Amino acid sequence: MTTSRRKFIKISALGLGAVAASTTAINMFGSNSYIDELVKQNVSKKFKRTATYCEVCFWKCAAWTYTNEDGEIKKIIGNDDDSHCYGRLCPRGTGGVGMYTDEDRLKTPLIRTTVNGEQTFRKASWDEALDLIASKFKGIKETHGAESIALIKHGAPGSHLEHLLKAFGSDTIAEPAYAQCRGPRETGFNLTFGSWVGSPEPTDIRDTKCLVLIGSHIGENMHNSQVQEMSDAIDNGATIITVDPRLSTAASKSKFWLAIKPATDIALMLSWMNVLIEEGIYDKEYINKYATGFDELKKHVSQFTPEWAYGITTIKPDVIRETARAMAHAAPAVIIHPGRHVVWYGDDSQRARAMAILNALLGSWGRRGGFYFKEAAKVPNFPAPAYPEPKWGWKEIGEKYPLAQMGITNEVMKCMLPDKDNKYPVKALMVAGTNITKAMPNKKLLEDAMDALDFMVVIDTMPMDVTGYADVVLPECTYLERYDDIRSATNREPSIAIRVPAVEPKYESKPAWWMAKQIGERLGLGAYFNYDDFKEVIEWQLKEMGTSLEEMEKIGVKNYPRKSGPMYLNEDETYNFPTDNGKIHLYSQELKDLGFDPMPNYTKHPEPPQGFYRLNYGRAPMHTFSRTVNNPNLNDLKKENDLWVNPKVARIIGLKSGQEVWLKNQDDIISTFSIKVRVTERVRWDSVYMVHGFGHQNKELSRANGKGINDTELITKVFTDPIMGGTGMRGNFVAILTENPHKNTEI
Ligand SMILES: Nc1nc2c(c(=O)[nH]1)N[C@H]1C(S)=C(S)[C@@H](COP(=O)(O)OP(=O)(O)OC[C@H]3O[C@@H](n4cnc5c(=O)[nH]c(N)nc54)[C@H](O)[C@@H]3O)O[C@H]1N2
Ligand SMILES: Nc1nc2c(c(=O)[nH]1)N[C@H]1C(S)=C(S)[C@@H](COP(=O)(O)OP(=O)(O)OC[C@H]3O[C@@H](n4cnc5c(=O)[nH]c(N)nc54)[C@H](O)[C@@H]3O)O[C@H]1N2
Ligand code: SF4
Ligand SMILES: [Mo]
Repeated sequence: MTTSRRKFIKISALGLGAVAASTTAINMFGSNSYIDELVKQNVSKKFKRTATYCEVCFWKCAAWTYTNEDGEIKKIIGNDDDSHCYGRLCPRGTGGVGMYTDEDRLKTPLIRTTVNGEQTFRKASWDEALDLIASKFKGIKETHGAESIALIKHGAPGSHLEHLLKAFGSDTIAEPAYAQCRGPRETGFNLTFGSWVGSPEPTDIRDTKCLVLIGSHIGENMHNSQVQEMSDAIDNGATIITVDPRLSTAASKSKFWLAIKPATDIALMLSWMNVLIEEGIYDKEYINKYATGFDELKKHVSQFTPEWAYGITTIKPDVIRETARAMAHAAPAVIIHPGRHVVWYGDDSQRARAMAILNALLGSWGRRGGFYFKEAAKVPNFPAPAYPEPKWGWKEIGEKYPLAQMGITNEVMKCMLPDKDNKYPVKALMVAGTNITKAMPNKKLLEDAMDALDFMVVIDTMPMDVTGYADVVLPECTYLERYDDIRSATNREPSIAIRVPAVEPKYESKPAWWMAKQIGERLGLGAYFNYDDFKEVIEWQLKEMGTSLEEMEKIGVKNYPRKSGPMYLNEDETYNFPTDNGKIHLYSQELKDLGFDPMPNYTKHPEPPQGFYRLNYGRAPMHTFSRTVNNPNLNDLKKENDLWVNPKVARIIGLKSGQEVWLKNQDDIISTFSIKVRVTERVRWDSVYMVHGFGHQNKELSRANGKGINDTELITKVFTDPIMGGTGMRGNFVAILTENPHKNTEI
């Protein structure tokens, strides 16, 4: 790689024209369609079913892929024995076959080249691409050490590349699912109960009497079994309390919708604690038996009355009292849901602590209808030599954040910037299964960092925006075309699921395990990849686990009996929580010792200046982040995002539904594309809302390119959580532009 600026490549690679093809939408929701019935009852011999688990999001529902005699995938259906999906996939999972059929897929390895002064990609053979990667990695190891090669990953391909990097001597690894997603809640709950929340969340929604959702928009957030259990809970008369500045789908199904002023949730939760304690309706026995720090907490929250919180949150004191009593009434079958994408305002670990403390006061952790004790089956590691010990890695890079439990993506990116004081210089980057330019905020940091790299590889299935920054792009085949790791799920009962290819990989695409092995062998790491086919790895693992590939191909999912003890607390026995003293920490000495507030406090966050609105974002049921926007089946359901605007704001600016607008943020960053307005009472007047994942810039994405706004490009201000390094993203403000700001410029 030369030192010249690495330009973002958004044009088609030379000789790689996109093929236009018609798209057929499959029946997304019909679970009783004719074909479904046929395959379910196995009446037709024509279909072959193959076990898999879904990769359209990270819930990993176990499923069956049905192929016909011509080897065409006809349908993907949930596995009845799977506790992640209870036999039904969400619309995205059903539409997952579009990941396979998408004609815009990456088809061959690509290498960056310059033609007539223009940077572009050229097709390359696998050997050429893999040789190039191996020689670059070797060179970097010689000059800087293997630690200087970083991996940013997400999803199934990640583990194969992680194995490669660790074998080579690098633990410089991070994923956006931590610092851009659930990191703060893991820290907050760990500090309180001594264990992570993890995925799937061990929320006993099925048996709950009261579910409290604080910005957790289940229903738009389509985490399958949670949505199904929530819908059952509603049918069974559970009280749903939703705290959301927007009338989310969940809010519309709730007994109480608390349309909170954004960024004030900690104040609400402190006042809930105040009511529970002042009225003596917390679980006294549970707290006496299992918790420490109650006296400190009682004193701390005595000042945080509902009247105090009203002025901050705009939620009326009687509503605060009524909802607190509703929770206490249902307790311990009550859940203050920990949320998942919780990097909001920078005090997110403390907000998670407030959620954890509320759960403790209600006695819900370890109780039926609250949180169950989860369990997973241990999958043994396939025999391989021990990894070498790197001199530094993600931990050292994140050393400023004492309670980070995983790599912090943004900190890893900072290590790429040229700086003589940088103790941990990162020179090469491998990106696998994550579209970092959409998943990570602070575009300037990202572009400067990628620009400074000596070498960058992207492994993806699609020509997503991130591929435009790579020196080498490797095309992975989709989850329907490959073996992958065994899915071991933490749930009420442990279970495993397998992924078996239903069809051959299309084009020249290959599985990530194969790429890892090929690169590994070129780096002299053959001993770590002691198999010809990944199938052998899972065959060996399944045998160790008392089953076989043959059996698993028939059943897809295997449920094991619990070994760790009962799902809920046994009140007659003493129970030690996995904290230092076996007790729940209402007051955190650990935080205190590190110089942080030992109990959560409300801090005021910046508010939008005149003419600006808070940029709020979330999910749509038929899309997963940016990955599904070009999927022919799912694109059919929603082609672009729209901008939710309160009627009051629409009146002031003079906006109508359907009107095209652009956005400018507080740092004068203007959206690349436009978005259509949707005037609705469902959003507060101080915010606007859009679904994340749209506004793709790569022209190779024939359906997604140029459609809607990419929220991430407007998130230039980041509020870092000082406890664990999460990147709070909800403090960005936008103005609405009605005139095209790009009239005279090419995008
Ligand atoms: N602005 C903003 N940023 C966010 C969020 C937000 O709501 N708003 N959400 C945050 C959250 S909660 C998370 S978890 C992260 C998610 O961040 P990401 O996981 O990066 O999300 P995607 O945008 O779906 O990117 C996934 C990439 O993997 C590719 N891919 C899909 N399947 C495969 C496969 O089988 N193999 C390979 N090699 N590649 C594959 C897709 O084509 C895509 O490029 O984003 C975070 N960032
Ligand atoms: N369909 C679909 N489902 C998904 C995903 C997907 O891409 N598509 N991604 C999955 C992943 S990885 C994650 S992490 C989860 C994320 O899902 P959640 O954890 O449910 O989502 P968040 O993005 O934190 O929350 C979005 C909600 O918070 C509200 N909100 C905004 N500001 C505030 C505030 O200040 N206070 C309160 N109380 N609420 C506020 C928004 O109006 C919105 O309704 O979704 C998962 N499920
Ligand atoms: S929730 Fe939907 S997209 Fe996610 S794994 Fe399950 S079926 Fe797939
Ligand atoms: Mo996430």
